[in-house]
Amino acid sequence: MLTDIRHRAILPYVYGKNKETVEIMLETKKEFIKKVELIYADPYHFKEKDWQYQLSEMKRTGSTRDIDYWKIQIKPPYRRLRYGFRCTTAQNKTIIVTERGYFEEIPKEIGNFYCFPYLHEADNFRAPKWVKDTVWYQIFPERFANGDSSLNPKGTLPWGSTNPTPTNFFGGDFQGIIDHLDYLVNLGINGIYLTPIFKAYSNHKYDTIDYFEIDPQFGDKETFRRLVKGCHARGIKVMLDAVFNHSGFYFEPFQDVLENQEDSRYKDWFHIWDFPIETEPKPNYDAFGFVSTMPKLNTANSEVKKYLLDVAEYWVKEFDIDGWRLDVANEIDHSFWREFRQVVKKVKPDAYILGEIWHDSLPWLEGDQFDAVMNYPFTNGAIEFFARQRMDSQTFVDSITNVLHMYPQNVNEVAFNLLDSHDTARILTLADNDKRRARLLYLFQLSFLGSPCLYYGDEIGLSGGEDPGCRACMEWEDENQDQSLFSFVQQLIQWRKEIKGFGNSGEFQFLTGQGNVIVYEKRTNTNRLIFVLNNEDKQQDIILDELANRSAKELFTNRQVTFQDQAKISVQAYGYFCFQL
Ligand code: ARE
Repeated sequence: MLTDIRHRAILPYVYGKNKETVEIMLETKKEFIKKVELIYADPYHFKEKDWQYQLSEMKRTGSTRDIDYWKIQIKPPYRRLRYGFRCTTAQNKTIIVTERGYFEEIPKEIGNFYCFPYLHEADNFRAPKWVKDTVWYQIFPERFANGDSSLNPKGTLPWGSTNPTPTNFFGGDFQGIIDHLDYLVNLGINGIYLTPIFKAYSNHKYDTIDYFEIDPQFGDKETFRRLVKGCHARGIKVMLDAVFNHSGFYFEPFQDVLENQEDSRYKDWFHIWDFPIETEPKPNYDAFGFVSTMPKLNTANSEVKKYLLDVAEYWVKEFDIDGWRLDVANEIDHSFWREFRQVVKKVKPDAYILGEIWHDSLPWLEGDQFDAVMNYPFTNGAIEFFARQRMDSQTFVDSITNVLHMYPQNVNEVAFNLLDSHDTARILTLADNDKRRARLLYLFQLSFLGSPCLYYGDEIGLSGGEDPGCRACMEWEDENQDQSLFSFVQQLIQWRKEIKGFGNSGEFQFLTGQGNVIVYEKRTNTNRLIFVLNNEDKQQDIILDELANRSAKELFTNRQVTFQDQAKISVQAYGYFCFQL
């Protein structure tokens, strides 16, 4: 029984959704429970000795092979709450679920019940609202466009002349990005995420030399200021990459330690195990992975903390950037991130703080650290199902349903939903260069909740394997760009902005998937969209009860369709429909 019904009065099972609403979730073993009612009232609401609780039915918001998820939102008048659950089993047995165990009848003693003591807005998870309406575009600055060849580093190769390697350069720079801002506007982009731009040794710049200087190959601070202003003038937000887990080898404090060893005033800026310091064959100090040229910073050291928090503040205050993407965020202490949030939000309360974490990130998403994480659990499900065809539809439904229930709804609304990045192979390559599957990926991503991110060049059909293969030069020759794919993505982004419920609004719910045809709906109080995606390389026929005797507009064909009592739909190989009811 203990594992058949799961709840604790902690995230993500209970939390303040806003200043007046509490959201509560219960997990039950699949099909064990057929109805759940919340038992709740103010903890001080008694009549003589009797606690004046009331009951409200909870909604089943998702189901996997193993779990049924139930949710309810309530507005406690005095923002205080004690609660429990009355569960009705499939065999019509009643189970009263409380913090102190199970009962057949609702117990008298209020101490049995879960407690949400007081709803403080200050405790609530609050992310910047603008993120909900943002479609991001990730740019690897060295490979987007070479706008000023006078800045080319030594040995720069002609644009796109050969495959990317971990060490070659093609001269991408800020002017190149500025020259193509209207391309981004035309696509429908309103946020860009730049991988590191500060002075560093490599072509990826994750080995910082100076956190207060722009890398000279990209331009200078004035050019960067022009870039930010050019973005803001077009309604595009700008997010930078903060590499605080480690510095680069040529970071002056690390160079000082190499030179002065134990006598260096910076020796406690790093995690050095013993002296003399060794870099080969393996470093005798903490690093990113075992990369000796990326010594891990001691973020618990007050001088390091001050230095990095000054960096965080400087680029927001002096250049008005809108967000920070936090590199290797999970390997830096939580206390540093709490201070980081305070510093950044003080300068810009609606700045977006995005952690790079590839696994369950709830400990960073309680409202005191990050606004969101790069939602790689979402990425994994989408890629394994649509691109690699290595996941069956039930497992896919389970993975996305679990993703939606592992975090509070507030977090899902601003999750950074990416399909690929500079750290992964590109979606087209993962989809065996089948653009039909790439379209299914884009349709799912751009009709899902959260804040989607496109990786530069995917929209025009760039391919590329694992790092460094995924970092090829952007293709700017029209004849080498897949205009049809571009238009498809552009259309989805436009619908995301114009059609209520298509994008980051409305409730998401999987409907009966049949075979490898995924059916899901997005529902708002005024609009209902049903999506049908065939993930097989053959035509499939399905019956959609939700469309029986209904008329709907199919968005992609722009046709009004009327269904009889049997809404039979034929979906071509890797085909898709969106029905607006
Ligand atoms: C270089 C080579 C790589 C080689 C690597 C081995 O290019 O081919 O595999 O060295 O050391 C940056 C550069 C990389 C460079 C790396 C090291 O961009 O090109 O790789 O530095 O010099 C984990 C971390 C995650 C990290 C990835 C790469 O959790 O934080 O590994 N991502 C960030 C950035 C990277 C950056 C760094 C960190 C270092 O986004 O671009 O690399 O600053 C699973 C695990 C993840 C793991 C992921 C990828 O899913 O769950 O934890 O991410 O695989 O490996």
